[in-house]
Amino acid sequence: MDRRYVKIGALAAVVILLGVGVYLYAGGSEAEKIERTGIVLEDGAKLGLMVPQHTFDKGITSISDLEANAGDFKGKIIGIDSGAGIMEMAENAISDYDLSSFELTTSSEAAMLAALESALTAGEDIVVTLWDPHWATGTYSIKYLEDPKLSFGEAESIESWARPGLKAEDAVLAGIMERYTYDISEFSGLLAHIENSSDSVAVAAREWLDSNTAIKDRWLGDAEHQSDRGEIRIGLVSWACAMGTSNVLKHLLEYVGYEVTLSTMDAGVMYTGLSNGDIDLITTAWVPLTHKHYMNMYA
Ligand code: PBE
Repeated sequence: MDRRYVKIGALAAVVILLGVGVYLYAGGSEAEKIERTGIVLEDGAKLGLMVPQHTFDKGITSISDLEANAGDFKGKIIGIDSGAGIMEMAENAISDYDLSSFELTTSSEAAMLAALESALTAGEDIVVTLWDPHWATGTYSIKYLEDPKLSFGEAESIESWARPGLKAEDAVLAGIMERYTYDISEFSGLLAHIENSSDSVAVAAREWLDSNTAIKDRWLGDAEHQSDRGEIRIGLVSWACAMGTSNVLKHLLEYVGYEVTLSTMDAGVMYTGLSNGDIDLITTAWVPLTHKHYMNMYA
């Protein structure tokens, strides 16, 4: 082959490789980031390990008291779904407090609450992963164990997040999401209303929204009904708090003309789906610590 063509070919290859290098360096290969749309609850959330009042009263008041009394708990900390951030925190607590006689069981929020309720009824000891806001902490006679090593962090906030690009595409939606904030009594009131209702979560959430017109108006702001605003897919995990805020948001968005679907999934699937655009919105991002792992991956 003519040496001239070899040289031109080599030069072209170098130019292409440089171009690809610059593109990658500039972040072109990275997936786009998910975006925060609002603060659903500022600072009002917390997490920890909880025990019955009768367990607390016999002197087990701190996570550091667990190891010496492991037998009372059959060596088990009752957890929830494996994707929940609180599970990672509980594993950290096991190592932070040297709870080598304990294992963390994986189940679901519903199964954890059922185990808690039967231990309370039977007067037995149990230690569960639990958090606030949750209707259970106000209903059952239970206490948080002290957490001097802060394995469960300090005050958390709950945020809403959107798939990459959604905020820029839809200013009306971005405005509603920015206004979609609760104070702690509104949030707790919603969860209590849903728990005490004999209707489905969807129906109870709609009732709550329709009977709190001042809150509804605050969230709607200047957004008016317009038909055909498009479809919004909200992803959630079957945690009481996420079900409450997702169902209320569904009704709120339908009110101004969106078509809204709710999809319940595992926490990991929810964040992956948000980052690749399979879902549009979530209302259950717990920060700074609980969902740090997911935020580090996608935000
Ligand atoms: N929770 C409820 C979730 C966030 C909302 C505390 C169980 C979690 O641990 O990821």
